[in-house]
Amino acid sequence: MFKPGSRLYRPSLRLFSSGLALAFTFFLIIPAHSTGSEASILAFIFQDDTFITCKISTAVFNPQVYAELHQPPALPDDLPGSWDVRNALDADFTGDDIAELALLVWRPWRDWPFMRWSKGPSPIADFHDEQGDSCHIILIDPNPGGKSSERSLTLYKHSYREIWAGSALPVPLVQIAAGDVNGDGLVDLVALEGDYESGRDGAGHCVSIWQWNGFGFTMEWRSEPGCFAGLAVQDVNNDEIIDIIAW
Ligand SMILES: [Ca+2]
Ligand SMILES: [Ca+2]
Repeated sequence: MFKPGSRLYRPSLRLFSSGLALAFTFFLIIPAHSTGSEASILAFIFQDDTFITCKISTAVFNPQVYAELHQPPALPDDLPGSWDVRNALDADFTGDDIAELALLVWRPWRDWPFMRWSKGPSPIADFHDEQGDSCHIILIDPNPGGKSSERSLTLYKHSYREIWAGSALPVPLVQIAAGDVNGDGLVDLVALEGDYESGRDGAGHCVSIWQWNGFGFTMEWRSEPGCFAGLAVQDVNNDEIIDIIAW
């Protein structure tokens, strides 16, 4: 454990990467604002009702090892061909104790259907990249005929059921992750926000946290601006609250 505003260098025995290997590491956590240098891996740790930002070493979190241990879930093979699924997460965002599949999708921009009766410009007209694709979060039930639904699979056109699909995002996302990062018992959607000019392969500019509200997602927190290529969730300080890591 460590206190905000303090530097702590201490050797510790810790379970490395989901308990698969026991490694003797130096547990190095330094508040990012006090380093005076550009941090390469940052952890956003929930403490005292807010998130503190720390620089961590690759001994505490190794992006390559994390990627090897966390393979994405399988996708239905009949998703629309126009969808570019950048990330898929298997998690219960809606709190009904049934995991859904959250997809980070870039797909051809479409206006809101009711805008055909509007004479004004569309509020979402600019929410697309130069290819004309907009960014969306879409929740699907990958097993609509299974125990997550009492309805027959034959009622569905596809092997999945769309639970919720968000509008074109004003600020597109380049990566998403899932975890209860504020310890309230509800799974949060953690996102790396980019921009439409840089597109889906561009850098992330900040980390944001979103909570399901019954109708969609509400933003709960956004980090200071930075430049990030990757995003993960893992408890790096062993306080049993999942932390956000960005690098
Ligand atoms: Ca939560
Ligand atoms: Ca933690």
